[in-house]
Amino acid sequence: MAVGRIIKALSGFYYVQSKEGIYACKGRGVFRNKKITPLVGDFVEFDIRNEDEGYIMKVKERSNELVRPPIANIDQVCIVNAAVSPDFSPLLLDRFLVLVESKHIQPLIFITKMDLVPSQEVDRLKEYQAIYKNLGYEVKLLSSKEPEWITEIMPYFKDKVSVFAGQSGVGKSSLLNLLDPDLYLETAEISKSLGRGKHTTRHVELLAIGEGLVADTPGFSVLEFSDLEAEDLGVCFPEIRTQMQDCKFRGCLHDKEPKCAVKEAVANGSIAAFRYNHYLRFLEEIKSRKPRY
Ligand SMILES: Nc1nc2c(ncn2[C@@H]2O[C@H](COP(=O)(O)OP(=O)(O)OP(=O)(O)O)[C@@H](O)[C@H]2O)c(=O)[nH]1
Ligand SMILES: [Mg+2]
Ligand SMILES: [Zn+2]
Repeated sequence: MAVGRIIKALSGFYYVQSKEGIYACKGRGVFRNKKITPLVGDFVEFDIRNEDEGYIMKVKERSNELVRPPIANIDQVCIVNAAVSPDFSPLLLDRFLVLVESKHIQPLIFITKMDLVPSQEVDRLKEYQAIYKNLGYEVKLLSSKEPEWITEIMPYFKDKVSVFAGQSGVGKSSLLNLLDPDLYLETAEISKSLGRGKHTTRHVELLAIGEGLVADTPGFSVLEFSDLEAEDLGVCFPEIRTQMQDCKFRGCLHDKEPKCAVKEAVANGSIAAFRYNHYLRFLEEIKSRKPRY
């Protein structure tokens, strides 16, 4: 039995990298009955069938996994946002942050296409950068058209498995092409009429970048909190996490409850109102989620 790691999933095949080489593998038949879906990033045991094909026999236990994008055993998620085209959306950024925080994975924030931002709007993005930095997040305002960013962000990938996540068209593949021009990843213009990307990247793939592995992923348009409970939402916001122990009631959801330290912090300006509004919005979404059986 050989061992390796899935580096790509495409058209029903899992591409397993091992010291013997890369093998296109199918999952074992019993996986379907057992509801085991191998993911990119998984460590697996596989049977070599011929010089470049095999069968995955066992998926090893994961340290973590994301559903969107589908990937396992990662160290950090680079949440890629565009400054413009599509316009920067703090709401979408917060959605990604909550999803990543809920899995206890380190997020890193990239805001691309700064070269397209009119000079009078640069300050607005810098304000957001300052707000998120204050929360403890690393935030880079950059451009894939300016190669000097390579030296600035390359060190973040050293010895780590990172994932690029973000809406379609924000520039995930472009940024990876900047980091390694030999990749030639496909990128595409934003459709002008729809203002969104065309989902150019169609599969998840781990690529060797610098001294680490980075996954390019397809963008997507829906992002739901399908396995997050209302009482676990607060800890996904660093500023709520630090205030909530001062709430009067245990299990305070920082919504209608009296003597809530979080609401006091919003009122006195130490928690940004827009972040708290996003919290309330996500809380509502989680509460109104249909039960799943
Ligand atoms: N001016 C400018 N254009 C950029 C930048 N980054 C990406 N683009 C353009 O934005 C478009 C979309 O970029 P992609 O890299 O394909 O976006 P993606 O996030 O990989 O999209 P999906 O694969 O669909 O998820 C392309 O036309 C890129 O040339 C940037 O920093 N500046
Ligand atoms: Mg892409
Ligand atoms: Zn509270």
